[in-house]
Amino acid sequence: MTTIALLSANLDMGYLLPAFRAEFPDAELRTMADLGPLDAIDAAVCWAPPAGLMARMPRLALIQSLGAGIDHITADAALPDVPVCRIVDTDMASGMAAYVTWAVIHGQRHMGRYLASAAAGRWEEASVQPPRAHRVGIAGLGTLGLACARALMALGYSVRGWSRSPREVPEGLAYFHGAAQQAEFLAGCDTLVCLLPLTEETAGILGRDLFAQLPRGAHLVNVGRGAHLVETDLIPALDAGHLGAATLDAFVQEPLPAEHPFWRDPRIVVTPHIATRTQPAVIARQTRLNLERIRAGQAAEVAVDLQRGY
Ligand code: NDP
Ligand code: OXD
Repeated sequence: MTTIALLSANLDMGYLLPAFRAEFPDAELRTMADLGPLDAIDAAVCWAPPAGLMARMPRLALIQSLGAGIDHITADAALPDVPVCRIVDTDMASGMAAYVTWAVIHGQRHMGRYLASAAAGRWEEASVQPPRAHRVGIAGLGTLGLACARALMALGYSVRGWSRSPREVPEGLAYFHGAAQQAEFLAGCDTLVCLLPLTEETAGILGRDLFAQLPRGAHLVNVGRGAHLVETDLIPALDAGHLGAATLDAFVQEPLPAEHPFWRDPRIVVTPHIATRTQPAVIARQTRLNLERIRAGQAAEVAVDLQRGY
């Protein structure tokens, strides 16, 4: 008998149960409300699991993230030595590409201004520039970053990307990698999209020093993690004109507290961590495939490199 635990300290994981019942008809499924004996659990499916809990599961063979990121798992200082897998999924990538394309167009085509004018019944035109005149930089050229780059290039935007190590990229994508090429990358980003994983190297990367390297008035789109952004640097950078606008989907504290100044700043668009989502059936299927491979002595397909942190 396989036992799967759905673990989260802050999310009701009940919505996953029907998909897991369909994918694992013979397994025992447990939730935080009904964890039972920890020594029977084979796989933990997680979003921000309680720290130290998985270290007390001696049979655990797989730690499966609900999403693409795994920082909410590696935050557990007592993580057991068990493969950690993340979701890689085409629907998730196209969902992110759709969100990022919207954010870029919303900024570049002044949609915020038109919405405000329309609400006041005013016919007011702003400049109309072709996509090719707008340079979009994507920091993090992995599964999601590449999907965004392709979608924006298909619309004619001038797209550049930046990653940690050299990699193959689609023709037409201006490409930079490593710390040595970061400044050159940033200097050509009218919109900067953050699609980095949260690691020791990337935490706090979106701060005063980086903003100063962007073209004046750049639009920041953060769809990575809240902790990529030094929150206290954002409004001063907007006030100083280093940044012109920000679109933020991830925050240090989620839900973003009602009193947070980002809600009330008209230069900042806040969305509630919805840029993209994984469908429950995909999570259940990838969990089954990963568990099968691990039990067969093979490496799981999307196991994370914990040394690298993503
Ligand atoms: P991948 O692991 O496929 O890609 C990560 C990319 O970031 C790679 O190109 C990697 O470089 C690059 N990178 C990592 N560290 C550095 C660094 N120090 N300097 C420069 N580049 C770096 O991840 P995904 O594309 O699947 O996901 C990215 C992130 O998106 C997730 O970790 C998560 O935080 C966020 N996310 C947000 C969602 C939302 O709804 N807001 C939904 C899903 C994910 P290299 O190619 O050299 O390895
Ligand atoms: C993820 C997310 O990492 O939704 O998948 O943020």
